[in-house]
Formats: sequence, C-alpha cells, structure tokens
Amino acid sequence: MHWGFNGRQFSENGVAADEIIPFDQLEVWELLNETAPMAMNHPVHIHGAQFQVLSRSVNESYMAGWESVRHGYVDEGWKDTVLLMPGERVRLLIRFGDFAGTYVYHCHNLEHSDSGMMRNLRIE
Ligand SMILES: [Cu+2]
Repeated sequence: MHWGFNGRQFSENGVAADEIIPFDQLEVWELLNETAPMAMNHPVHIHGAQFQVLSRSVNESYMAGWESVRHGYVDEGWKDTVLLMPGERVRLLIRFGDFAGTYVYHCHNLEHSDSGMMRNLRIE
C-alpha cells in the first residue's frame, strides 16, 4: 500500500511548483480524502505554518460514519494538524509567514508517512 498527496509520494529533495509558497502568503488548501475502497482517516500535520479550518464536508456515501464523529471536532482556533475522515473534504486557510525554509507536511499515521504520505513545502 502506498499513500501520498496529489498523486505524489515523499522524495527527499522533491518540492513541486505548487509546494513553493511566497513568504507571508495566505493560501486556501483543500484536502480531499477519497481513497475508496481503502478509506481510512488521515491526521494531516503541516510544519512551518499554522492554519484555521474554514469548512468541512463529506461525500454522501460516507455520511453515516461522519455523523458519528463530526460533533467531536474542535475546529476553532489555530491548528497545525487536521483530521480527515473517510470521504471528507476540508478547506484550510494557511498563513505561511513565520519562517522561510523547507518543511514537511505529512499524515501522522506513521505507516502512512512511512509509505509515502509526506511531502516537502518551501516557503521563500
Ligand atoms: Cu494517513
């Protein structure tokens, strides 16, 4: 099993063009967890920046499971990690303004990050 972001897997020095962010930039990132039939949760951790959760929605076919957990979310305030349940779509407002440099973002499930669900981002 291999995991990733946008069809990409971890590469030690790899930074794609859309992973290079101007310093002090605000960006909206949309994370989709559409991994059927192997739907799993993914706690996604972004280093080097903090963000706020703008919205969550879920694919209709995952609604029953989502309803059982969605009242437990605490999405207010600044975050560095967001949980995506199966079928979920989360929009984040991210401020890349504390420090320039190369950072990683990754799934916090170790078996996922170990199998590629980690990427670099560069703030410059
Ligand atoms: Cu994961």
